[in-house]
Amino acid sequence: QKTAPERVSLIGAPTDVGAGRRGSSMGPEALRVAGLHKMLRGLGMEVVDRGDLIGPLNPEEKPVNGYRNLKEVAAWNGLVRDAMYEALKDGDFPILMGGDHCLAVGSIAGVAKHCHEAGKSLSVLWLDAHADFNTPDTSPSGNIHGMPIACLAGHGPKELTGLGHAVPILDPTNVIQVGIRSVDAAEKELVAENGLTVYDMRQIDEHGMRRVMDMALAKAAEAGGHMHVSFDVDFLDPSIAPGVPTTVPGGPNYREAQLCMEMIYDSGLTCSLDIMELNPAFDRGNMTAELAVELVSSLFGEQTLARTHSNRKYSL
Ligand code: HAR
Ligand code: MN
Ligand code: MN
Ligand code: MN
Repeated sequence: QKTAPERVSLIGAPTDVGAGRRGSSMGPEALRVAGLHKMLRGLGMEVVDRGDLIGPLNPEEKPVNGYRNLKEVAAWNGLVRDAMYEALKDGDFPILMGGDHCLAVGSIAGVAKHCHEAGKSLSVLWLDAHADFNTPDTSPSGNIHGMPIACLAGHGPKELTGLGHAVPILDPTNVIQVGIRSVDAAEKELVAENGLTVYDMRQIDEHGMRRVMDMALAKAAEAGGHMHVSFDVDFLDPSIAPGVPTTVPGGPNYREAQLCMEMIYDSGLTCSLDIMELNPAFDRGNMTAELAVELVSSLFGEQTLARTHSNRKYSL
């Protein structure tokens, strides 16, 4: 029975250069204060906190040619890519503590480089309220945290699309999104054209989280190899997770989110994780970071009772 990884590396990326509202730069420290490392140690893993990356400050510019703070976003993503790649090379399970979600470009570029060299295929499970598939032509804001999947798929500025081992960095048909409920009008066409697998809130309403995750994980298992989970905390319903800059009502509730994470653990597929968009400036106390830690504990195998059906095979 496959269990949690032996060693986890925490990588802090304290920046909000990809967002329109400031504060996700405080995310990594909020996760530490909420006890992320202690929780992981409690589950029996060795934990190495590699500290925070140091990148440019947020210049708080207006968008230029459709992108806000592009130079700084590219610099941070290069740092994140190298840190994720190094941790994987050391045999660790890396957790990126964001930081806004623009950093998924660098995170997944680092993971993709590792997979490319190891001859492993890569799938990405994207837990988010947003599809994050905007380009400058479709973005209503110029905020690059609304664009990472598009950049990974090769649509975006060369400063970001060129960060990986190849262009595109990631085949968008290997992206599986869950929890989606806010997609901009023109962004919808791109999502459809690029062949992402999207389980939006309507599908969770109709089939339940159980069936949706069965399908999502079966798709990831089909790809085989390495599954990267990119957890945008705004995936969660704002009533339980107010500490994000772009809340969207109607997200998964506490129980649905727990089941989602528990099923991810059971799949045994996850090899790297992002925890993104946590913004203490919008939080009540540190409740959203504390909830994120609790949910991530389920992703790493914390459960109420010892189970016999862990690592079940998901099938369609
Ligand atoms: N779709 C909107 C935009 O592109 C809002 C994007 C917000 N993105 C995140 N990450 N918070 O998912 O501006
Ligand atoms: Mn996102
Ligand atoms: Mn989001
Ligand atoms: Mn739990």
